[in-house]
Amino acid sequence: MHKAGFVNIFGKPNAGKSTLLNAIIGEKLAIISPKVQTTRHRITGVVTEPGFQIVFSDTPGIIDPKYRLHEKMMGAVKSALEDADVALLIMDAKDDLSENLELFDSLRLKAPCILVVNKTDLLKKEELDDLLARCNAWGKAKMVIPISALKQTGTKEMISKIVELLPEGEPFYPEDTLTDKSMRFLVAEMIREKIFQLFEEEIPYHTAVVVSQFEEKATLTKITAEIIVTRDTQKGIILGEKGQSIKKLGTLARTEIEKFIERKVFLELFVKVRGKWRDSDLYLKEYGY
Ligand code: GDP
Ligand code: K
Ligand code: MG
Repeated sequence: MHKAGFVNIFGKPNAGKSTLLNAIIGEKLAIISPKVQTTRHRITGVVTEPGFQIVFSDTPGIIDPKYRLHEKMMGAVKSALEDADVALLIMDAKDDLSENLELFDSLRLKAPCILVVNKTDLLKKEELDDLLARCNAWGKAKMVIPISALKQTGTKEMISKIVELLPEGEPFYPEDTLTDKSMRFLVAEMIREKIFQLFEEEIPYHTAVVVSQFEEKATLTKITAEIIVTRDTQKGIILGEKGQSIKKLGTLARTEIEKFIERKVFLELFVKVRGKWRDSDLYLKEYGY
């Protein structure tokens, strides 16, 4: 009997959803940062083993929308709620339990769910035992599983529990599939991650990245990307004095992309100002949201 299904990861910003997806897939598909609202799309990662295939989806953290961009982000959460065969409800073990349970209740899930308590590496044993007891008392999850996505503990057990809950079915993707996202998308995300790393305050939240050229040459891959911001001052900050900042960004991003595609990369970055891209359906579409 073969099992296959969609397992979607839900939780508050910074619970560790993207870290968990990457830990499961063993590749860096989803960008990670300590800042909220880093993930803007639904990103899938496919695990194929003898007997089962699981299509995981990372989703943006659940927030109240303030921009059209946020509405699109919550649209990604909504579609993930609807097609889940199993829902992984993930929380930060250090975070307030009742607040998380209230959020999970509000999702009105139809699919069976697993409550995943992440970041257990940050808790003492007694603290964890107490927390798990309170999690089990919630009563709405098929099971409660402690993990550390960062240290990669508990994830194997989690997978075997998921398989128990999966429906019977044939695989959805060929067995060597890792993700449904294109290389262009993943590269744009890697550049965005470095922007989250290098620039403070509002800059990452006002930025989109679009890969306009991705060409495999004989000895290297040539990539051109546009960094879209909302103001001239932001463009100035990203460029930096004498272009120092964008140079640093380019080097960091290129190193990361080279690791991922295992080829030499020539990366060219341009910065464009598009005043209200986060509220423009036209631009949101053009930038992949
Ligand atoms: P997301 O917003 O839910 O996708 O969360 P991320 O995966 O981006 O992670 C948010 C922050 O939590 C990052 O700084 C991660 O390194 C950190 N983090 C994720 N999982 C763990 C964990 O198991 N233990 C610890 N200590 N930190 C974690
Ligand atoms: K984050
Ligand atoms: Mg994320």
